[in-house]
Amino acid sequence: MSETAAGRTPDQIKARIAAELTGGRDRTLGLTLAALDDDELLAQHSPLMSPLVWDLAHIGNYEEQWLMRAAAGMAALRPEIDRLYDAFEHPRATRITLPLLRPGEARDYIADVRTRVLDALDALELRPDRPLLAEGFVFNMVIQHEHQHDETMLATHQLRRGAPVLAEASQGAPAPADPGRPPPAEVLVAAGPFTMGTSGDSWALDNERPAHTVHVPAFWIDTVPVTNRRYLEFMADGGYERERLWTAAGWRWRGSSGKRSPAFWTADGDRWLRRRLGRVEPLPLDEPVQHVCWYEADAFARWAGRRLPTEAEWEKAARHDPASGRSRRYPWGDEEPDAHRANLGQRRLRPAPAGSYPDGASAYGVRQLVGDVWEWTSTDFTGYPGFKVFPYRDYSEVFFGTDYKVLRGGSWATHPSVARASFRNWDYPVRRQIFAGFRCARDAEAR
Ligand code: AVJ
Ligand code: FE
Repeated sequence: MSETAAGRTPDQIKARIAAELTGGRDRTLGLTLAALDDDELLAQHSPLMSPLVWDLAHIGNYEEQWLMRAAAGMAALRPEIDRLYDAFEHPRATRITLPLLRPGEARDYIADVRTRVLDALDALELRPDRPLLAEGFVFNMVIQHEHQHDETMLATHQLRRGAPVLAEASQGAPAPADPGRPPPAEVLVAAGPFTMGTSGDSWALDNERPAHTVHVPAFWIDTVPVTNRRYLEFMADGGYERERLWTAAGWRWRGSSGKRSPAFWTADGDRWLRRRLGRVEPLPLDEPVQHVCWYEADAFARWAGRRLPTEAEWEKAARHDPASGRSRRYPWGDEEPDAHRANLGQRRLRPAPAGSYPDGASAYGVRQLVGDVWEWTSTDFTGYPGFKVFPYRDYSEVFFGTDYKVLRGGSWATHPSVARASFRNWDYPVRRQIFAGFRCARDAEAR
């Protein structure tokens, strides 16, 4: 996941691609065939989500279309199922009614595709004059696609009722906060330009491109995400009852949904429990709040006398290095994530306490920007100046507009290959099943 393939031989790039494809597939199988029986794979666990067996075959069909057909120029293997697995053809809630491949058929199909892809990769020339192939772009896109569906499938696991099936990872405790030197609650990011987005990263998707200069007025931003403890204060202070804390749309959502706490919480006398992947446990007060929608995050921020950061503010706090004037790939620099820097990749099945990962802090001293919880920003999902569709409209462009809010930074469930600080996620402001929380910001200059 280095920024460019500069200095790597074609064989090294191909070995890297093959290893990443295999790692993604191990993860996919661990969330599907290795975890659940056929009935559970075929079941609709929530109207918000596909049956897991749909994600499974969709992952393989996407790989067939982009790696077998487009990249390698091979004949279609199962063209008749393209429509079944086209996300725009059938909304998630209706996929259960389709003649989907059975779990065993889906397993064989995705394995067939994979065998052909790995064979083709061997012989393929990653020609720099073919944009799909240059530096392995389309392979990187497909690797990230599988990992993104794995995170979606984790959200399905979270919604599913029943005994836990995913083993707690045992990669040890998170890198602890340095209790002797707690970070200040917020830091000032001085006014000035920075480079947003990227033009040269072969992992970057079209919506992250191109690199462009943005002038950001001075602002303050929290060094850690908002915790469950703070969110409980908002609730106890009548946060859900005070209309003036909410946008009009947020207040309508509050009324029609009836929600008065984050998803998966239940009150137990005077304490709170949360359900996490089938386990019910006391709410951990020091963890970042998770499973709140944009409207809740926005109302909390107003209650706290603050606001959500804009997307540009978030990215500047994460990537800009005031010493060099450069934007880095990750908050801590350009080195790939490791267990000391960020809680990523489903190593732990939960966020780490706020203030963890001092080694992962950005140049400004902001922690946990990458990993733990996706962070809602105040910004609608749109194309950057100079945006060009690549390689297809339905990846990003059809979602541009005012319907979706941008989320940044990845969660504990996000794979490192999808966690560079230029990565943009988006969802409807009502969504709560994703692993999303937020941090607050405020203006530094009187207006
Ligand atoms: C970027 C997470 C919003 O899940 O809809 C999966 C990723 N695109 N298949 C989504 C994606 C095509 C996308 N998100
Ligand atoms: Fe997809």
